[in-house]
Amino acid sequence: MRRAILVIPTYNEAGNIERLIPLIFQKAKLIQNWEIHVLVVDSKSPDKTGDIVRKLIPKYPRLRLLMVEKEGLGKAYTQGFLYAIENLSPYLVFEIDADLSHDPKQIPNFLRQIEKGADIVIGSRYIKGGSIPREWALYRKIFSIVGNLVVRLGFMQLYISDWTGGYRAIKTWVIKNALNHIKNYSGYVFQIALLDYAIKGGANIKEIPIQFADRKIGKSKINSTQFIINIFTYIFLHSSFIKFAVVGLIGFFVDFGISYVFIEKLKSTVWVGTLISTEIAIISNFLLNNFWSFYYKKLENKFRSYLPNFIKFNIVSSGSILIQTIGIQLAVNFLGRDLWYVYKILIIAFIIIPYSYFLYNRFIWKEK
Ligand SMILES: Nc1nc2c(ncn2[C@@H]2O[C@H](COP(=O)(O)OP(=O)(O)OP(=O)(O)O)[C@@H](O)[C@H]2O)c(=O)[nH]1
Ligand SMILES: [Mg+2]
Repeated sequence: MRRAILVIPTYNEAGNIERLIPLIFQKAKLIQNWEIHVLVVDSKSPDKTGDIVRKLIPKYPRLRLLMVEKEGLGKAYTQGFLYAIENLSPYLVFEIDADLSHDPKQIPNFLRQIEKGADIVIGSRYIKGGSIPREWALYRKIFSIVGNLVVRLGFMQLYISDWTGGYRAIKTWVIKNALNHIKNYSGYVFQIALLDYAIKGGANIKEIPIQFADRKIGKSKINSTQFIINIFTYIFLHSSFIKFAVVGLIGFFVDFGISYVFIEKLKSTVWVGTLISTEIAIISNFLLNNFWSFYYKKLENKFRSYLPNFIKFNIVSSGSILIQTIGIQLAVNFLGRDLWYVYKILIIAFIIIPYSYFLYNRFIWKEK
């Protein structure tokens, strides 16, 4: 029998938790092959959520309570995971909100995907069959949809639709690997940090649709402004796609600077200066991408791994030059030459960057 622990963080959820726990255990009785436990992680709620849970424990022997400080959702989860791993030897843990937004009836659907081989199952509000509450105010809908889109594009991981949701099943090995990373994120952004780390570690991720219900009792704890700032900071520091674009920009300046020195200062022929500067920029881009943008899948430290990949890198880069040259000439032919620099920027942003990012991921820094 495999053991699954539902970790439920609570802060002032008295009215909700006394409804949710019976619902979970009712459902758990019907689930075969899995032993379902519940660990409530309460941040010393002034409304006595903890006391309510304590009173339920005699009735539900698989229910536990962990009291922690009020240090945010991420900290509560990290402490809950640690406690579960050390004391309850779970095969997997669930994240689930206390406020009845997540329906416990879905638990078997998560487990089914785990049985089929997923390491993480995400309950998604944004795939077919999933939904956000109809009664949400427009600004909240927009915030939720746009927020997830930004994260999706920021990481260029388009296949994951729900980055911020809190209904997930996660195998214990994924949590163990990520603990050192996620302990740095105390707030809601920890959800993104955990998923990002798991993807980089090669976890197999699957989404299932969930209908997210609006909370009926109690108040929301999320601080949206702080959350937005944390999301942007996290993406900027961790997205290999953003790092890759920054490397491209550095490459542009290296190329330009060296051309300038050769052509203007050393009076070399233009084509020689251009050839040398382009190749140096390609080498510096290659190294920066290997050790920074794609550090988690960097090439083996061997000459025979570097040489063929460096040649491929040159081929892809030559492709970029060709696409840019032809693209800009076509644009100028059709639209006139006044705005050539606008066309150049558009071609780089919307064709060259995605094109090379895709090819590098496909042929050089492949998933391990
Ligand atoms: N232990 C603990 N739990 C927290 C903390 N902050 C939030 N939670 C819990 O995390 C879950 C999600 O928080 P919510 O406030 O419901 O966030 P939300 O679902 O984005 O917002 P609503 O849709 O308005 O409910 C709830 O069960 C909260 O009680 C915290 O600092 N400590
Ligand atoms: Mg909620």
